[in-house]
Amino acid sequence: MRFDVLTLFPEMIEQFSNFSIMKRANENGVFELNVINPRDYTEDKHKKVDDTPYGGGAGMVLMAQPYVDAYESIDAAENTITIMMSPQGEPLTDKIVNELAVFNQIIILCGHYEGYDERIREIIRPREISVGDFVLTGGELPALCLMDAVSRKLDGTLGKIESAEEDSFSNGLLEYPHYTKPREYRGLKVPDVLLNGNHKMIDEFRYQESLRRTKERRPDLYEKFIRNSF
Ligand code: 21W
Repeated sequence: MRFDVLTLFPEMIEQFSNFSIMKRANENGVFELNVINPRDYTEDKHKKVDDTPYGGGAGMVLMAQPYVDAYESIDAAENTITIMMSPQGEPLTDKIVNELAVFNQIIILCGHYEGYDERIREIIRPREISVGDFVLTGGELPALCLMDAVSRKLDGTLGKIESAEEDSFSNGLLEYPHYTKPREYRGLKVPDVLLNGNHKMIDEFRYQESLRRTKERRPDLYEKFIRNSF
């Protein structure tokens, strides 16, 4: 997998991908990261990447030319998808992450503070993805969320223990409660069933707790799970 990220803040992407799972995946050669700054593709001497909106109004708009030229400078692999991080996109889900994990190359466009000139969309025709209904200052954190989530699905990123299939959202339910030593802390005891060594009972307990938690906290996921089980 190769990620090509277009951003006016390349350090944000480079810094984060040096940590945690992303660092491990990067070192294991699971993915390659290439960061491109549209500012390097500007044609005026002030390296201008944005301008005021036609028709007036507040804010600035990202100019088409630096983004499109930066995009066209990327050498395209065999099996590529282009994503635009945008508050107007479809909300990112585990299903979308699985769909993205099969590509050889993901090109990601990030904006910052402002809107994209509509012709960027018309020319590049990206799939637009959001990370939820709240306002951020830019697409960099969403791009990192997407790359982190996709990296976890690739072979060689996770160990056996932390298998991606066992994750919450892969089975459609929230996780059951976890406990570790000691058996009692401030008078709070670990449920007996987890100590009796009966793995059938333990699995059943955990499944029931997952259901209970999902029903209480995420009735939307619970309804979907129940519907899919019949
Ligand atoms: C926030 C961009 C608000 C645009 C015209 C001129 C990417 C994001 C973002 C941002 C506006 C995502 C405007 C969840 C997010 C992102 C920055 C509104 C202002 N219009 N997922 N200026 N939330 N956010 N337009 O904010 O780029 S994915």
